Amino acid sequence: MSIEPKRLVESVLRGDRLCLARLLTLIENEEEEGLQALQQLYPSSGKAHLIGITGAPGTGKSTLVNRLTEYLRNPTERHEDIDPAEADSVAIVAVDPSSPFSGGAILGDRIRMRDLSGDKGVFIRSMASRGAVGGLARATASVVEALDAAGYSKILIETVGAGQAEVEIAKTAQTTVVITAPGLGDEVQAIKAGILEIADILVVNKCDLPGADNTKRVLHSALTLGYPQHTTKEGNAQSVWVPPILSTIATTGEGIPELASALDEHREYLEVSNEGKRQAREQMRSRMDQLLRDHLIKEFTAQNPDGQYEELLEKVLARKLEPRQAVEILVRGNPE
Ligand SMILES: Nc1nc2c(ncn2[C@@H]2O[C@H](COP(=O)(O)OP(=O)(O)OP(=O)(O)O)[C@@H](O)[C@H]2O)c(=O)[nH]1
Ligand SMILES: [Mg+2]
Repeated sequence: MSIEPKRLVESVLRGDRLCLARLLTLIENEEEEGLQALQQLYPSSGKAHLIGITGAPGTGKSTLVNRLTEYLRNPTERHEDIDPAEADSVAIVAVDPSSPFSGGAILGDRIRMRDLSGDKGVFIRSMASRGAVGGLARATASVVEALDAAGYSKILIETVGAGQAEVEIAKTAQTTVVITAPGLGDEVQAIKAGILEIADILVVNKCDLPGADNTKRVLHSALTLGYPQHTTKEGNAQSVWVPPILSTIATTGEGIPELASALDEHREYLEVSNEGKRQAREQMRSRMDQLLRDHLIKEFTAQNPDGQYEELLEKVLARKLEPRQAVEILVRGNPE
């Protein structure tokens, strides 16, 4: 049954979770009603702290997200003087770029996250890949926008893996946490995939297992290589954020308060240093560029004669045309 975007927006802003879930599905499917509702919600977004949690499979991301959420939701444990009504509300977006269906891993996450599901201040959403990585990254950005507008103050975006998809999705986050664990060779993988470059906070989870110190050492040397100016010029420390390396045991909750503090510190840094503004501008520019490209290609394809593109592609493959020439012909038509 379809619902008018205006009513959907009102319900979402009133805190109706069922309507929010429905809206997110409409947005994911790029339904017109969903996109209209998103337009109306957009002015209400921009308040949440968007936190990306990424790392190789099995490093403990979901366990950590679970623990962190419990901690954020339980302010008496955090600071004695916070009124529970003022606790952060948390939305969790679990993205699995490798899974075309809502399959095993995500179902597992759901089951583990069930302890949180009675809490009205927590909203959990799973998203699975439906093809192109770029499409998933864009859908994630829109879903996060809607959750932000709906009033969740912390949005945790969990992505599996250590590849290009994570890097794309991380572009949505303001603070990116990269998780590694000992014994998986992840420290090497993290460095290889260039995922270290996107880290604002590094977490070595499973510190109860042997090898944790070694993992920390490897990360530390990689970090020192990446931030040489910091190690030589002390006076500069304030203007450069050097990712801290934190230790956690997600299964017991050890190190979670320190992670929560580091998240707050990074957000503070973004605000004070002006880096937040620069990051927001850059992320939005990249998103608009991508939307523009999508739009132009879609429009172009619609009015282009059937089969011309494929025909030109064949000619390029047969070395009869150079790719740039082919595009020229597509755009301007054949000069002859
Ligand atoms: N020993 C130990 N085990 C942990 C710790 N954190 C998580 N685990 C276990 O590691 C396994 C994987 O944890 P998940 O939280 O599912 O890891 P994940 O990174 O979300 O996994 P994917 O979503 O499949 O990539 C589970 O069996 C957890 O119980 C930890 O600190 N110490
Ligand atoms: Mg997980």
